[in-house]
Amino acid sequence: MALDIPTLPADAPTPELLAALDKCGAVIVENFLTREITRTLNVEFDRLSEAEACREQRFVNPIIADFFGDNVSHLAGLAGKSPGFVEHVLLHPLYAALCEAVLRPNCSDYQLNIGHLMTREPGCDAQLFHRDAWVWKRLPPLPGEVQLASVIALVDFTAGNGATLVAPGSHRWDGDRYPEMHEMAPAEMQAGSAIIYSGNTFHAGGANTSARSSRRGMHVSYCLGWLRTEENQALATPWSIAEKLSPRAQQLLGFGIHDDIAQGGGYLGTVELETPVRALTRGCPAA
Ligand SMILES: O=C(O)CCC(=O)C(=O)O
Ligand SMILES: [Fe+2]
Repeated sequence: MALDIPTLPADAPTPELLAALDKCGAVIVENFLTREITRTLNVEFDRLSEAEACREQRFVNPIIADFFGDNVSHLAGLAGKSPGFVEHVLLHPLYAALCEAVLRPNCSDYQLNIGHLMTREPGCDAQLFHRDAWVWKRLPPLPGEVQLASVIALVDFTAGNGATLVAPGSHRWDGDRYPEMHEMAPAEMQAGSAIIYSGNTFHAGGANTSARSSRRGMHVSYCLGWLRTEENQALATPWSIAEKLSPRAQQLLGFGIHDDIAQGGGYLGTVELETPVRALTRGCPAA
């Protein structure tokens, strides 16, 4: 039997959320987005998905295509496409509070790693059980976290329609231990809730065995500011859009620098030796 995934309301005190995350490697946060915001995002994502429906989805290689599997539709690079994502998700105060606690100790600032809508349609298989932080497989083990990940439910998630499967406690498993199916708990939750998990927690998108319930979920993760991100946010977000965003949103999307000088390190990510925002505002590099 899988252990239970702890569940807390979005207004739970941050230390309680952090304690659950630390103990189990994952926590379901109920009503992470309000009903109204969830509805607004769904309307926006319907429009964006329709606009992209004719575009053939290509992946970087066949292994990634297999990982995502058939009968899954994708809307990637949400920060560059969806004003609602920037306003209500990227800058969500709960992500900020959790990232401050779990990521900030290992960096001078964190950043958005991925903002990716995935709809698991009836017939899709479960993903391979994995840890999201495997994308930085070459990184020597660090004390603390490198990534805070999440899947936000945009429809109700059930065991039958492909709810994210999570192995509670697996963020602490060492070396070769790989989960058995019976150790995976489905993150069943209502639309607007989110499963938030450590980059080291084993999980997977579940199989959708339902007849006609599409499971729409938003995979959102943050990582240390000095790591290369999975989605290249600064290229996925055209400057014509980014220039109108708040300084904090710009920073989270890679338009700032990672400044570790006060810690005896250096800086990363300049354009013309300036912050990208300053250089791009001056029209540099020339368009
Ligand atoms: O969609 C989900 O439930 C999980 C997706 C996931 O884990 C991934 O794509 O890395
Ligand atoms: Fe994942």
